[in-house]
Amino acid sequence: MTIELKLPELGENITSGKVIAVLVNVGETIEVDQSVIEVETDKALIEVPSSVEGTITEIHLKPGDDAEVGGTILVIEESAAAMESTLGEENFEDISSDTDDPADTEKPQPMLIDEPPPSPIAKDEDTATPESEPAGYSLEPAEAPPETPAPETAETPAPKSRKTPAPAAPSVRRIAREAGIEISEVPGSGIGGRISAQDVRQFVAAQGGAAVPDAPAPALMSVPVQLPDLARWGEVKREPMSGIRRATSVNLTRAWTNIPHVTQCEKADISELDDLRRKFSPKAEAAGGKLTVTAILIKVIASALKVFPQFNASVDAEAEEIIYKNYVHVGVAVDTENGLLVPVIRDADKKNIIELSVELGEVAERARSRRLAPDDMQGGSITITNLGGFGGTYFTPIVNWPEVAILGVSRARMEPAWMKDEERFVPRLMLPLMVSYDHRVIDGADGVKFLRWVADALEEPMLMSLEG
Ligand code: CAO
Repeated sequence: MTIELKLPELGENITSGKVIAVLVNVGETIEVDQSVIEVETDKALIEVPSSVEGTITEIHLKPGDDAEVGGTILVIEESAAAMESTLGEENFEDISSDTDDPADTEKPQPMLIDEPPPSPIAKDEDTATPESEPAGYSLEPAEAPPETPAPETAETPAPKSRKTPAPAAPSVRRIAREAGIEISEVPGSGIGGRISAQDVRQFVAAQGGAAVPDAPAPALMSVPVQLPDLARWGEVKREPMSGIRRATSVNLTRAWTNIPHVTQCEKADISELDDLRRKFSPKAEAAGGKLTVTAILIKVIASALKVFPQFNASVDAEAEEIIYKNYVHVGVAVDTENGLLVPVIRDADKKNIIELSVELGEVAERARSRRLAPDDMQGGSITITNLGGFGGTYFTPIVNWPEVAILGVSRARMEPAWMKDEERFVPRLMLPLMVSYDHRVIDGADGVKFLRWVADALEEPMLMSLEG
């Protein structure tokens, strides 16, 4: 028999969903409860399972389509074996007569991948009427060609009158099979009586059976990234990613997906430091450098790493170890025409600020003229990214893996600061600082202490000599 599989209701007031993936192909033989498409609504990503077994002859949807509730997903030629086995149910007669009331017809429900939608599908079976019954799965025979007489099955409520199988995913059926129990005996606690692995475990335990081992933790579901056709909304231009853009993309994706980030913010009063910077600028210039906020920060951060060694570390997740580094190499993010590069200044703790200002100018120039070797950009302890030259107030930098922390800097601005002793506001030059860190190895309290230490060192440069 030819059967149209239709999109069931997806939630309250939801009339359609976006098809994210089609999980089956024409010609494929599918079984009951096998997922056929993934549909995304505003609220959830939903896997829609088949309610019949058979061979797919047509698929009416493709990724990116808007699927209407009640619309045809695909057409299935139900297998003879499936029909036989369904018709051969020993309680077929009973079930058939029970289902004269359509409200009693069990219908498989869509499986939720992420978040449960508000569930109109869960209905009150006692009060449901054919009119109020949600569309759910409809197993309507496909329309017969006009020249042929209407097929018998179209006139009979055959598909509806059959006993539908217990609603459970194939993995849950397998758990039940392995535990030696009949899945249809297990009461389902899910929407529409859907049976979960937990239901099977509880049922087995209640029967005094051996404990069913837990399934391995499910892999995190990643939503397929499928670009819509952007040209539908206007002219577009495609160009290949440069090597730097690609490397940046890989590195940032790795860091963002592997490191549990926290970002904390602070402000440092650098009014006095700025006076000193201006005063000593000629000395740096004489040496061939430029005494900038970044050059000073490299020194401050190098000192801070001695006080807070957990910020000069890497995580070996596989070995479950933290690696502490006895060297202090500071990476500095440099904005170049070709993209972001992060050269590393070695042994920053052993160099004075003028030496650091000279070296910063050199590495920045080499980055901009593309003369950095790969090794010049590896082996850092921590990274500084100063966007203050361009403006901005705050931002949340991404840790430069395999490091565990990055210091972000925004534009210093004159702000009114409350002077407690004088009981008045006075203009001060305030520098916004942010530190993002790997929360696996750095606790929030350490993050605050670290950033406050950096701010104090900028406000009281003597601190570096005393503690750093
Ligand atoms: N607040 C206020 N002014 C700042 C500042 C800050 N935080 N940082 C820099 N400035 C000023 C400098 O004093 C300088 O002013 P003058 O020209 O009047 O002297 C001007 O901005 C330019 O500074 P600079 O870039 O020459 O010097 P630097 O040593 O501070 O910075 C470098 C060097 C390489 C860090 C910087 O040029 C750069 O590329 N920054 C961008 C980093 C970046 O893109 N990060 C993003 C990574 S995440 O996408």
